[in-house]
Amino acid sequence: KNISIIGVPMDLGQMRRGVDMGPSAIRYAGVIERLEDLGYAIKDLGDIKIGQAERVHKDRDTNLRNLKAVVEASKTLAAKVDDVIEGGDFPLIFGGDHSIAIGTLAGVSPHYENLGVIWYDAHGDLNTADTSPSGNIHGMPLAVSLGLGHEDLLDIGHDRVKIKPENVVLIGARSLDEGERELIKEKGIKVYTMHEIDRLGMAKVMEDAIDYLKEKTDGVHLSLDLDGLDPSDAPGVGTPVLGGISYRESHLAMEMLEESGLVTSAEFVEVNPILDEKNKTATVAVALMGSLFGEKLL
Ligand code: DIR
Ligand code: MN
Ligand code: MN
Ligand code: MN
Repeated sequence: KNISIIGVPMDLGQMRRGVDMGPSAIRYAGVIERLEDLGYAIKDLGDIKIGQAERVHKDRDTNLRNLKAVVEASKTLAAKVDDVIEGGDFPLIFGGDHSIAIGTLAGVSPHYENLGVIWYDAHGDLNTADTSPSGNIHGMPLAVSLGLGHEDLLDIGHDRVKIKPENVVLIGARSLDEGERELIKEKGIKVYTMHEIDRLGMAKVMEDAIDYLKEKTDGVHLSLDLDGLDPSDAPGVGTPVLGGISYRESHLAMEMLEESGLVTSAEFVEVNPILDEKNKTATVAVALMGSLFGEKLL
């Protein structure tokens, strides 16, 4: 079994510099050795080149920051991910901010009839330029992948619509903007907020999520934003939100996904070593990848 790693040092989808060093931080935390020890052959394809930030930081007409550079990087990433899957490898992508999921999903989705997505995140990432309070594209990738957003963001990869709303599961949500809440209701998107995780426990949440996706999908992409975890466990993120998923709950989630055999591609995003404490967040990301790829104590 082969895994191909792609680093995406993207920091233009949000306002805090440093998340472009995420891929380095994750590699430094020992991801390659960790996965090799599990018996995988790892190909590190290196990092994608990212363009320059725009001098006008927020386009007054579009409410989208750095649109051009994000679109360009997304197209490059989509093509790389497409190649990896065509070559039979498992694509594992390191961010960078969450705007990179636009490119990842554009590359993954043509390979499946019914791609499922697990969005592990404190946020919904379901804004469009019209609903976004920030203009930050990292708050929009899930909406874009559903076919909602600026033309240039939809016009990446083969199809404008990458995933169906009924194939999406959000886990860990605790900060949703008004427009995101409306979209969730309108599209009937499955969401396990922190309330459900507290109330049902992570085991039950994952059991339900896996059952839900198993029936209708022929592949599942895991998009894991480290801010889905509690800031005490993952402090190195640009938009921390209190009351998140614990380290242990996250391991359980990864272990259950591994047992399910459902996940066919994955990305770990928003690791910002400048905001971190001794690379703790990248280290957590690598530990979670260990569980996702089958690490067992006994
Ligand atoms: C906020 C933050 N909802 C926005 N989003 C984040 O800017 O649209 N997503 N941080 O992970
Ligand atoms: Mn192709
Ligand atoms: Mn996110
Ligand atoms: Mn987030």
